[in-house]
Amino acid sequence: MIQTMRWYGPDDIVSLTDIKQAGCSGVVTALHHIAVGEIWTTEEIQKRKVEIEKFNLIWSVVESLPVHEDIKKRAGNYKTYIENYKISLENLASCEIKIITYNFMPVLDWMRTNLKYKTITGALALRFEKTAFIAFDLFLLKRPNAKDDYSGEEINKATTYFEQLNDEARTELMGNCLQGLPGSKDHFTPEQVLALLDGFKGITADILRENLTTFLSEITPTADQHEMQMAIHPDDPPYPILGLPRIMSTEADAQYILNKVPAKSNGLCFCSGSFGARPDNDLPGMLERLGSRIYFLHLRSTERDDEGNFFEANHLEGNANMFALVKEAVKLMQKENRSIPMRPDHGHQMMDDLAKNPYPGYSAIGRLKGLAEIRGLEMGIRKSLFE
Ligand code: DNO
Repeated sequence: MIQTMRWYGPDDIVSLTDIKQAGCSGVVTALHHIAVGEIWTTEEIQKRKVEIEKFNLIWSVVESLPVHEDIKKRAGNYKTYIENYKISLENLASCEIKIITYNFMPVLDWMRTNLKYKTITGALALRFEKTAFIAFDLFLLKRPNAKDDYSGEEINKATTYFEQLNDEARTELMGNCLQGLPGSKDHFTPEQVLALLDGFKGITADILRENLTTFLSEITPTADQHEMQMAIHPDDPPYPILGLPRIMSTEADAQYILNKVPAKSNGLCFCSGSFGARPDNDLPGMLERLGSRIYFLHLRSTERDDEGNFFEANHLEGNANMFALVKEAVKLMQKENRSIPMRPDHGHQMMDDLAKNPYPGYSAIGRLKGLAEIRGLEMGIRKSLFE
């Protein structure tokens, strides 16, 4: 696997030197300062590329070239935004950057209720707690008709939970759930989210799927022409939230879109953490069956409980069988004679990083630990299989 880490750009407290020292050869980044939907010019791309190459690193993957909400809704200026997207792809290709991650989650990206969940070692992890999320939806966001989405028992639990939170804890829950988009330190306001949610009224999962198909049918000829690989990121968490449809949560979802748009450039970012939050996703089997269309790997493990809560475990622990996953990845790469970029997805905030304020999930030491563990695992598997 090509070892990479995500870098949020010049404002990231984790530096390119840190990433190099962690053992990476590649960097995963994006031009977060460019507004969603605007064109990434060759000049801006090149500037970032040169900055990365100064550290003897390669810009391996774009994460993300974000998709404008109008495209997801197939409304407003969606045609212009699709044209802009194609131009950005061409510009990236002209700079030899050819693996592009994106997602098709309406309104929000990933969602957690706790960004500082204390694990047994004292290291902090990201956590999703269902009752806390329902309390946020009902009592903080105050989404109209939200209660129709939950059972009486769930509502009672969330009410009791919310009543025992003091003001500080309520503010924290609100802040956690309203994290802005990755790479941004600006939070959403409840009013903004409610307005955005309103824009998706009437958009069912089937319509969203059609809109994704339209988007991919439009952009894959450009991507194919430049031998690029588009890697859609799964939903996180992998089920509908806030009344929004989700269409990239299961193996069937992935198969559907790969079959529907068979272009070679239409592929997946296989995120074991996102898919793994559902017990019915057979991760190693998915990696094996979706294999040839997997263009990027996010390796991480979640630990679930029976109530639908999960937290991000150490990379080799939790519910994902990391050994089986890395073994499948090694077999796939051997079979297809290619090396897939991989990043240790997220990591615990631990040791010296506890005193710092990193992007949630992206502190240095926890990711370094995850990367080191996965690298060792890969080497062991490779040697035992092929030497
Ligand atoms: C979370 C990330 C996601 C991912 C986007 C891709 O840490 O894996 O935010 O970057 O969904 O578009």
